[in-house]
Amino acid sequence: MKKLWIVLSIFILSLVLVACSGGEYRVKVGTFDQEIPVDNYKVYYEVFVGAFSDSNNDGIGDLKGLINRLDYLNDGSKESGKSLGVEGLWLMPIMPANSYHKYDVRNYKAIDINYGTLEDFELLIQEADKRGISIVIDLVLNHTSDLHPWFKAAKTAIQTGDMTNPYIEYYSIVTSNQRLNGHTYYQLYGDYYYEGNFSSTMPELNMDSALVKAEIVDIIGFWFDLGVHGFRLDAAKYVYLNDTAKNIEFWNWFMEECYKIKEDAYVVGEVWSGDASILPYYEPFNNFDFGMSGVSGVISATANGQDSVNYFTTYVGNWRTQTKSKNPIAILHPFISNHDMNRAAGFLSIANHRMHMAANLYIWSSGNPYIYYGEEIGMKGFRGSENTDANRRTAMLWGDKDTVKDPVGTTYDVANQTNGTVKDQLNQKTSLLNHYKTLIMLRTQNPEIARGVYQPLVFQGYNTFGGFTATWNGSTVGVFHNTSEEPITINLANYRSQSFQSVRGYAGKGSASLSGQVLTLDGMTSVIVK
Ligand SMILES: [Ca+2]
Ligand SMILES: [Ca+2]
Repeated sequence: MKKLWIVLSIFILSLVLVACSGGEYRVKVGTFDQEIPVDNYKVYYEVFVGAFSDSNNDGIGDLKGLINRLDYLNDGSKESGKSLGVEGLWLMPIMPANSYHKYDVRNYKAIDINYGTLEDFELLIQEADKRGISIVIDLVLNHTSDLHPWFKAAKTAIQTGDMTNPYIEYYSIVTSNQRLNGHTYYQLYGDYYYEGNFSSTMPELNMDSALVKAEIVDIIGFWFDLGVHGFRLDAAKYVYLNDTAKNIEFWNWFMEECYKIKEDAYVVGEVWSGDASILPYYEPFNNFDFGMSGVSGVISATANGQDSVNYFTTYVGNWRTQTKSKNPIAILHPFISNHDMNRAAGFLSIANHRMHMAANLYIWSSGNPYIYYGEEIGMKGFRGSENTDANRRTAMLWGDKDTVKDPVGTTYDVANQTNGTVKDQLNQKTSLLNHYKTLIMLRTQNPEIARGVYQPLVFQGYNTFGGFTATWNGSTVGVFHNTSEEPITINLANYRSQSFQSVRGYAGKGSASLSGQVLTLDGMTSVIVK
């Protein structure tokens, strides 16, 4: 009887929540069939810990350095206007590894010695929590380092003929005639080969193994216990190379295991492909929207005037609808660059406000925008013909006494960094950094933008003007962009039957005003109206 009452109470509570919040719900698998309210909408900031801030003068960024910089990212006071205002951090891999980038994990339940200790990580979680910042960590499950004890045990077992050793099944180890076409293998010993699609030093785990799955459950429990909000999944499409159906099945299993531990677990996957290949992965989790990113993505193309604003808003609206059809709690993840791409300030001009406009387009858009560290100050860096990925991951330009240095392998000349440091830009009212602060503050003040039902408004005949409405919790805002150099005056009543009442804020080169339904919007400027 008591149990029935609990079920009924939860049911009634759910109805109240549905009626009041206008939010999103995930149907829980497990004891009760109630729906779990989730609100995982945030502005995120991607941090390469090793290049961010150094606390102990060894030149390598570390967790204590990151803690020292939290007030820069979010000081916990929305009104102070002093901090960037991001609400979540994605930490690139922090686990023990051999490479400087640490995508070759040697131990899934520890912190790399260069970055600090688990105690430092616990302090980071506490300090981030005080400021309303969630922490998401990179989880690299497709492969381990070849120096991981599991792989060393498997290799020894093969070499000594200990064929019943459990670690052999941890990896995709096959005999020469079992090798699959299109997959890359390396010789382990004799006739035995291991799969390594990225590198010989990154042997791929065997996700068919119950032992490996048990390890994964153990690993995610370990990090959830420490207080992470969720994970960024590296190389999500490589688990079963070229087999989307098996990948989706695996990741659905993974998400159920996450939800068993943390009901509102937040996970975002890296599926670096065209939209049609990304879409199936929205069933298990959120994904980075690679179609919007990079030099040829729709954000840059729109900011640079190659795509019309109408094209951009229609693209976002269609993509959002498609992803929601895969999963009702799907959240879009727009971004303009990450650690595997050339930095955006190299292909978007700051002087011509194209960089600012790109930021307007994706920060004031549906879902969770991801800012790559240093993007907010226009740091530059690109890879040459040789393998110089580190050029995209150079030391954060604080402009103060921080001792953080560029990672090994960097060939990018710091003299190219002409857009100024954090210190420089904090003091310039019109700096890119202060522009990002304005954008994030206004986005936070208008929760409809991230969460709302997205409705593109098509302005026939206009290429450099456009916008959309977002409706959430019974409230609608409109967001409009002008990607030309010239101001525009347009009567919104000709394009939408309901009226807007006021300007909520604007960001860009100029200003905006609303007289009746007539909007005046300066060049290279965006506005939020309500
Ligand atoms: Ca250090
Ligand atoms: Ca794999």
